[in-house]
Amino acid sequence: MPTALITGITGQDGSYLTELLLEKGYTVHGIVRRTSLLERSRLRHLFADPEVYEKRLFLHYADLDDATTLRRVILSVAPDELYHLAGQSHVGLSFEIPESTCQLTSLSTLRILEIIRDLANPPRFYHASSSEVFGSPKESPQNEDTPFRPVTPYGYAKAFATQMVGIYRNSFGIHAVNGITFNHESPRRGENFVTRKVCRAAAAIKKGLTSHLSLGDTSARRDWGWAPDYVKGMWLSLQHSPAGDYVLATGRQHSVQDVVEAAFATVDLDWRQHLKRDERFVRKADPCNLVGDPGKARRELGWEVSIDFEEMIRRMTEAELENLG
Ligand code: G4F
Repeated sequence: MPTALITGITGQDGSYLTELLLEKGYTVHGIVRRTSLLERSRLRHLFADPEVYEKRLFLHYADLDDATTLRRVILSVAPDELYHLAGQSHVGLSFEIPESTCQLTSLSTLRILEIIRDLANPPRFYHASSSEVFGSPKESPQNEDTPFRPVTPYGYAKAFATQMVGIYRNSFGIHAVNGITFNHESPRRGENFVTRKVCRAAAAIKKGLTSHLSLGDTSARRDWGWAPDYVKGMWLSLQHSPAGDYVLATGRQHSVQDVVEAAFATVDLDWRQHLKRDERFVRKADPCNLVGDPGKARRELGWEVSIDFEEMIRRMTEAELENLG
């Protein structure tokens, strides 16, 4: 049975990918940072399963900036597939902490590529790239050939890492893939990303726990899809030969305002009575016209999205209502 190693296993994508790989019969190893809090809520159900935890699912402590430990984990696990999902993933925050964003996002990818380059049998390598690399694109929709024009520190950091993956694929023959994923969401999304923030607030207002929702620019538009579909795309992209890059996206754009309207409609409330603008959430620069063309992933991988935007926001809002009891 194949063995996979995942950086960022405790995140939204890492947890869905773990479930998918376990279903497919993989042994899954994850790299986690040591923190004083042991709460890893997205994987809690798997830790509680005696057939899974420490039988087919293992965790290892390592830091992305600690090459020795990373090398040691990679050598001892000897994965067939390595999914590199970890990094500082909040775009707005990347303006506040650009150095650590680049350390975690750009240099960690290069560090892992350097480690696997020296292996006799390097694993297949998946890099979680992002639509942020397109930034302010001159063409729409964006595909694998669209030039990178990032406008945020995060976008630049991802662009560096994405191009390094291409260099290692072409120059060292590593089976390395960039999944250029557009926004993908679920009830497991971090609470400071806009879809989760809106769905959570709509549910909390419905339950009488709060009265308003503060947002930045509600005219901002993104191509939002359902995260479990995207981890399937990650796995499919790594099975395909020869290795290449794949845009994973829905091909449809919606505004933050659409997210608000869909979430408040789910709880049957009038958003106009609860929405406030807060300049603190307006970014210094924000990509525009981001919408992906998933044609190559459809043709070569048979990848399809399973639910639309409205259904996704409805599910996320209902999950928040359930969480609140
Ligand atoms: O949910 P967001 O924070 O996601 P963003 O910045 O597009 O980044 C996410 O998707 C990228 C592409 O896949 C990933 F690379 C990245 O790691 C992350 O997963 O913001 C979405 C939009 C932005 O235009 C933002 O300016 O919503 C706008 N927005 C408006 N008010 C807000 C808010 N975003 C947040 N987080 N909070 C607000 O109050």
